[in-house]
Amino acid sequence: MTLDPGRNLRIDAARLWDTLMETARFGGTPKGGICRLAASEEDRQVRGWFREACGALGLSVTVDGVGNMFARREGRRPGLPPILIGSHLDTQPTGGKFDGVLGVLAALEAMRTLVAAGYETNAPVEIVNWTDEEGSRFSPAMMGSGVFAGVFTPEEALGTKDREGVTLGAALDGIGYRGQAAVGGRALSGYLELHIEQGPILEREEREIGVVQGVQAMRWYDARFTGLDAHTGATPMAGRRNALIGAARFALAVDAIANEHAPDAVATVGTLDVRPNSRNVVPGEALATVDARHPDDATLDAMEAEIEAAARAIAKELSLALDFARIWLQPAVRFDPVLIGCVREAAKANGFSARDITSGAGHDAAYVARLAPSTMVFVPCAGGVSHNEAESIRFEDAARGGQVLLDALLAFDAGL
Ligand code: HGY
Ligand code: MN
Ligand code: MN
Repeated sequence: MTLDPGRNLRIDAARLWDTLMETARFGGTPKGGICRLAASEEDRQVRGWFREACGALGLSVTVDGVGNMFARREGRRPGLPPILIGSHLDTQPTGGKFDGVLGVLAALEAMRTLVAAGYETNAPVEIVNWTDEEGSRFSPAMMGSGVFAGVFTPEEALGTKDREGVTLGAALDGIGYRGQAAVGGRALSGYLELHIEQGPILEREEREIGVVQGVQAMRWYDARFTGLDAHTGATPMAGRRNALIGAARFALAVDAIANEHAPDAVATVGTLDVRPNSRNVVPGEALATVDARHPDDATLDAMEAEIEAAARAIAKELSLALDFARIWLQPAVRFDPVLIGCVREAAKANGFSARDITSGAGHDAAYVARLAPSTMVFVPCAGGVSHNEAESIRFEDAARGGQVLLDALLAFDAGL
């Protein structure tokens, strides 16, 4: 073991695992997953648990104007900007126990280890819980870190609405987490985020740690097809203006475009809102949402043009009106070489097998990387399955990921 900054401090892996299982009850589902949408009652519960756990450690907890939570421990050089470690506690509607949660709770475990050892870092260290990383209830994704990084204004974020028309601002007020602290606008020394891979590569190659190089480019679109509500019994097939047929053909076209840009492109129509959504009414309106991603921005430009052209051609052929809009664009991100080196060294010093990897999933680190040196640590998840109640990792995965997070943090801090 060559690593030394923290005198080879070891996390308490059992304690980390217990926190993962304990917090899974907030929004726990019968199938063993978690439904904990941003700024929901379940989110309030887990935030309360997190605030209490940090308070018990003597950390000072602040909440900013879009609900991001920061739990701070001072370092020996207070003039240094803090190093942030963390992720998100919100989940998809049928989310798992580990997406985001592992990153926040491993950061808590690292902090517990530092406090127990009385180890003083150079820089202050803050655990962060980002608001609305998933973008499921309030779009787009990574909202809290996006405001922190200056990509969205607080007003834009707080004004976004869920399907019931509730704004993020009202929802945060409702759970008591619309804080007073300014959002962002402060220097950071660095950012480290532990996360499950959410894909199959590490497991397939039997690698224990992913040394994350960056995050691929991603874009979201809304395609609203408008035809004419009509009686399903009395309206002949010829001349119908069925918006759902338009959206359905569009979903197939998006799938075909991604396959034409294989193997690195992915594109998905993940939601279809049909109105009036009545069995005996020809649907006059259908909103299809698109998530398209690729490691290369230029290829995503080409895919965007093809996706929009497909929507327009389908609408024309079916005499439908079309509103097509890109609602989110996140360029490809490269992480910081020094921090990547700290992760690589930490994996090596612990004897964990590792490989470089680029993230297919979006993460808050992609936004924080605009402000400060940032990187991520990946651990495998079973079958690469995530955004699914069956999402699972082994005790050892959490243990290894948590240890690498701590060791990389201390190696980076030692170099400040
Ligand atoms: O969409 C994503 O990639 C992230 O899981 N929110
Ligand atoms: Mn996540
Ligand atoms: Mn996710």
